[in-house]
Amino acid sequence: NPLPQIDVLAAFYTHSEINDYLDSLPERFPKRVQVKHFGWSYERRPLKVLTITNGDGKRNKPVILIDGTVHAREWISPSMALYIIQQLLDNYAENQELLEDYDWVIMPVVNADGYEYTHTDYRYWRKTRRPTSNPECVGTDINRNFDYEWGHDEGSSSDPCEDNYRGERPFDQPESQVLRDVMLHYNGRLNFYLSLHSYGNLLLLPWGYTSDFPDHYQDMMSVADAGAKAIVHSTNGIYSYGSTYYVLYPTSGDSADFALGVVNATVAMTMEMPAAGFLGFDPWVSQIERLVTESWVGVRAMAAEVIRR
Ligand code: ING
Ligand code: ZN
Repeated sequence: NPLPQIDVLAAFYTHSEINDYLDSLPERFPKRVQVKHFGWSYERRPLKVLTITNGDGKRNKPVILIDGTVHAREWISPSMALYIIQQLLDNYAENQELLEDYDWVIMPVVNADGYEYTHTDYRYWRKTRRPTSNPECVGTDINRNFDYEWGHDEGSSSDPCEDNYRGERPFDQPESQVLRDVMLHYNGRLNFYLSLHSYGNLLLLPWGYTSDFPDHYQDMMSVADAGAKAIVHSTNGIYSYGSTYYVLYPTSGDSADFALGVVNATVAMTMEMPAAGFLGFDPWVSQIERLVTESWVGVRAMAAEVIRR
């Protein structure tokens, strides 16, 4: 195989560099990848999604959907998305069975404007960059803006100045609309939805909005269990897992609750990768390799567990 055209382990990349890389892939893997343009961010950046198949031409296989950079400052998540893409393309020999009966759909950067802002202005920005009703405060938390139990109880904030501001209405952010549209595009065959975040060493399952457990919670737990065990065996990395409400805190309008509650994903999960760097969100470049290789062990094991069923 030709060498990958960006070295994921050597740097962090901007949204436009990532888009250029995605756009370069069909030429190198014409039968195996497609770049789909699902919409634009508030500041009119193109939001792109990569579909990866094994090239056998079979249509409508079940799908594993992975997103990154819902939160702008969580820089390891786009790196992880790119690393997964390279494992499935450049390291296909070792990962073929993951694509035998499944297609993978990967969206490395959801919050393009926020991510750009973390490169140019403020490294720890989390939300989108759309102005709010309060002229003092910008941005909405995409992970509180989904239309499933939106605004339920204390799971999000109605204050535009808070980092978990839910927006004026569900899906009033173009970026959450795009992620919704990607999910709905695969409605009926979304077998694994995985949202990459940092940090916390957590595998979080629905629900966030209630202390009740969803149907099939135990099936989802066994997938999380496979991931956590694979990681502990390979690196001694410790992940906790369970429902978002219990393991973390009540949240409402998050993307995993929507994937399960509305899109009927078989497994919906948020992966909080390990903390690194000064404040946890900002690993040094020298830490990327450790973080993505460890996390890949977990993602691979979870995908294998989903596929096995
Ligand atoms: N934490 C997530 C947040 O949006 C989370 C936690 C996970 C919430 C899953 C809802 C569902 O607050 C980070 N680090 O973004
Ligand atoms: Zn996050």
